[in-house]
This record gives sequence, structure tokens and C-alpha cells, in this order.
Amino acid sequence: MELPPRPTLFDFHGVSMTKYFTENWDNVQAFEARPDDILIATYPKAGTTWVSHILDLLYFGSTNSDRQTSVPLHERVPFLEINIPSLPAGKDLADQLPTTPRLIKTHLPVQFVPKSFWEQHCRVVYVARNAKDSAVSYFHFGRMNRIQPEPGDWPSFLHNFMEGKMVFGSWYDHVNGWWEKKQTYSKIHFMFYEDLIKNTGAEIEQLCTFLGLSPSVEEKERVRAGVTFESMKQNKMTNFSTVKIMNQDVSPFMRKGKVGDWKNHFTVSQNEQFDDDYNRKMRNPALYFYTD
Ligand code: PPS
Repeated sequence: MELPPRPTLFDFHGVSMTKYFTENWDNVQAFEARPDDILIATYPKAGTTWVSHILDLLYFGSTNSDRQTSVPLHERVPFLEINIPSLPAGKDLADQLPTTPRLIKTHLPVQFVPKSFWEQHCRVVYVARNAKDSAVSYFHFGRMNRIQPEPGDWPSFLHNFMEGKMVFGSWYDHVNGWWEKKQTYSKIHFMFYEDLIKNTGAEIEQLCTFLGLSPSVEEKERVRAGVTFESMKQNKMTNFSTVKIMNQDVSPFMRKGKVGDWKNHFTVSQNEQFDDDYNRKMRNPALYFYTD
């Protein structure tokens, strides 16, 4: 496969985007969701892959072992809006999913989600991660992933993050937008990466309640053991090692998987500026993130 060129950002209906997520726009918007589809929505680097794997194991882990050993997670849980030359479009993969339910990933801000998901009252699992660790993870992802714009150096990347000049736009708008949606649309389960790190088992329990699943104790334990950072890092079906556009020698996809790695990247002055800006943009005390 010929590697695609790195894209540039442009303003797309008020959100920074690249051609790899906008060129199939009309088809994506026309996606026909089914009532039992489950949408996994996140700002990039919030734990999408982790939660996708948890859901895939909860639904299909005990019934179909070939799926777990030979189908990469990004095919089991297609990325709806992705459209890269010489690879199948995410929308087509989603259309062709043979499973019930269909698990579908998106990074779209809430206002861009195809309307059929709301019309069909689909369940949505939204995962949020604190802004500082999200920025750090996104920076390293930009270094290793050819379909991201050139990330530049860390200070300029952080500046752009604060300005919302990232693929899928502003972290602040994304998280606030989905949080507001949750106030009026009851079928959103809003999760935090930091809670998953702190108590994976309890988070899996809550997911099961939201999804109406009642796995046995043994099944839940199997899921928990299969989704640890180390296990997903070793697992070729979840570590993206089969994906050519990512150069894992530059930075592995399963990089650190920690809360607080931002402390190894932010200078004292960057942290102060970030906090000032953050406090202006994130005024809702109910939406609180742990950063340690
Ligand atoms: S993407 O490309 O937007 O879909 O990335 P996403 O999957 O949302 O986020 C990648 C970060 O999640 C970490 N990760 C995990 N952390 C802990 N445990 C598990 N099991 C796990 N799986 C993925 C991954 O390491 C990325 O974070 P960083 O901080 O870069 O390590």
C-alpha cells in the first residue's frame, strides 16, 4: 500500500478537520443506524480502543474466538468517518458489519453525528480523558501516524491544542458538547478514562448496567483480564501493529496508558497558561477531570 501524504487542517463548519474525515461526508451523514447499534464516541486519544475492546469482549468474547484472534479490532469496530485512499471507507465497513449489535467508533463532535443515531435512539458510550494527558497522547500519535497533520514540536502542538487547531477540533468544545447532549438524550453513558484506570472492574459493571448485559462473574473477569494495558499492548489485534500508516518505532500506539504523563511534558509556565485558559473554557463544575 502506498502511504497517504500527511494532510493539512482546514475549517469545516467551524471545526478543524482534514480531508481523511470529510471527503466521504454525504455518505457518512446518510448512514442508516439501527436501533441496536452502539456508538462509541470520543475525542481522539481518550481510550476509544480500550472501550471498544471491552464492548467487543462483552458482546462477542465468549461466542466467537476466531473474531478475537484473527480480526483486528478496527475492523470489528469500524471508524465511521474515516476515508483513506486504498482502504475501505469506515462507513462501508460499518454498513457491512455482520454482528448484532454493531459497534461503531466515531470522533465526531456531537453536532456532526449522523442524525439516524438519534432518530433510532441508539445507545452511545462517550469516553472523556483529561485535557493534559489527551494533548500529550495526541502529540505522540501525530508523530507516528501519517494521516495526522505534522504535529510540529511540543510547544507549538500544545498551543494549537489550546486553540482547537486539531483534527476533530477543540477538546473543550467536544467534551462540553457531548456533556450537554447527555442532559437531554438519556442513552449516553459518559465515562472517564481516569475512572477506568482506577477501577476497571467497576466501570465494566456500570457499562453492563447501561447496556442491559448480565455476564457471569467468570465472564467479567475474562473481559477485565483481556483489556489490561499489557494484554492489549501484546495483542496484535488491538495494538494496531497491522496498520501501515502508523510507525510504531516512532511511538507505539499503546504508549503509556497512564494518568499524569502530562507532568513529563508540560513546563511550569505551560501548565500555568494551560490552567488559566482551561478555567475560562471549562466553567461547568459538574464536568470534573482527575489529572493525577
Ligand atoms: S484513538 O487513536 O483516538 O482511537 O486513540 P484511543 O484509543 O482513544 O486512545 C489511545 C490512548 O489510550 C491508551 N490505552 C489504554 N490505557 C490503559 N489501558 C488500556 N487497556 C489502554 N488501551 C489504550 C493508549 O495507550 C493511548 O494513551 P497514551 O497516553 O498515548 O498511552
